[in-house]
Amino acid sequence: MRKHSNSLHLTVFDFIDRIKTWKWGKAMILYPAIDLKDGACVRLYKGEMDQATVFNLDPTKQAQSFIDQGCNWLHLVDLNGAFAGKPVNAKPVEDILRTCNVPTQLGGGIRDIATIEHWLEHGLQRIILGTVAVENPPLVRAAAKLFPNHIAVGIDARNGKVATRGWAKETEVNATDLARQFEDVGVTAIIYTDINRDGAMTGPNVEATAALAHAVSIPVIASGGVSSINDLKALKDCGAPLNGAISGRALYDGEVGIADAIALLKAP
Ligand code: AMZ
Repeated sequence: MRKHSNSLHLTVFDFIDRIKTWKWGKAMILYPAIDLKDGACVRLYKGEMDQATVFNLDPTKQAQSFIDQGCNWLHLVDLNGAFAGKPVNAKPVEDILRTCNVPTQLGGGIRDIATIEHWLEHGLQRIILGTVAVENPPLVRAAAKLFPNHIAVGIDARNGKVATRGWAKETEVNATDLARQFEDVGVTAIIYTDINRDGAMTGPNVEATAALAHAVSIPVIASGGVSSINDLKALKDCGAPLNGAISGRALYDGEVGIADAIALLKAP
């Protein structure tokens, strides 16, 4: 189990990151995505479970490889968990937390305080809440208050409308309206995914991401569609101070070199 003091220590770095972003508006984090399905590391096409490409049967090795290439954060998703509404791929997540000593965020199937507490005790730095942000916003507020700097909201949208429960459920909730609900409650980041771009290698939705980042003061992380270094450059130059970008397929396919991506994103 990872020591909790590590989380506190990293919180100071989070704070420094925020000041840097506020001051220079540019430094961004590359979050390599490790999406877990049936214990393996996969990428889906637009979130469809039956359109999965398996990239590594050993998620811990994949995570370590990202770290060895210079990544200093990991983005994990328990895909089965997002559909089931409870953790399913706990074992690979625990293995990664035990082995890999970089801050890690996890989403998928986390729907109550006990599960949040469990994962923070196991050394996760940041918990991503998606479905409950729509279905139970008071829970998000309570969690952000109980665990300051550890709660992120995942907003996954198709044509601007939020989808939940593994993206299988469409809602009429507007992504920006949802984000605004969590202003000033201590949410540390919003992870905005354009579902139609996710795993599609067609470029991120830069305009929607920038618009969201302008609409709220919570740091926004862009997700979905990154297919080239130019896409990352577009996010960096989008005019809004983004906290970072999540990339999956482009890193696995080698379309984006990790060292190049990190150098680009962290440059002032
Ligand atoms: O690809 C999918 N079908 C998918 C996915 N990647 N469904 C959910 N998720 C991710 C979200 C967020 O990080 O991007 O799961 C998390 C939300 O899970 P939940 O259980 O809180 O809605």
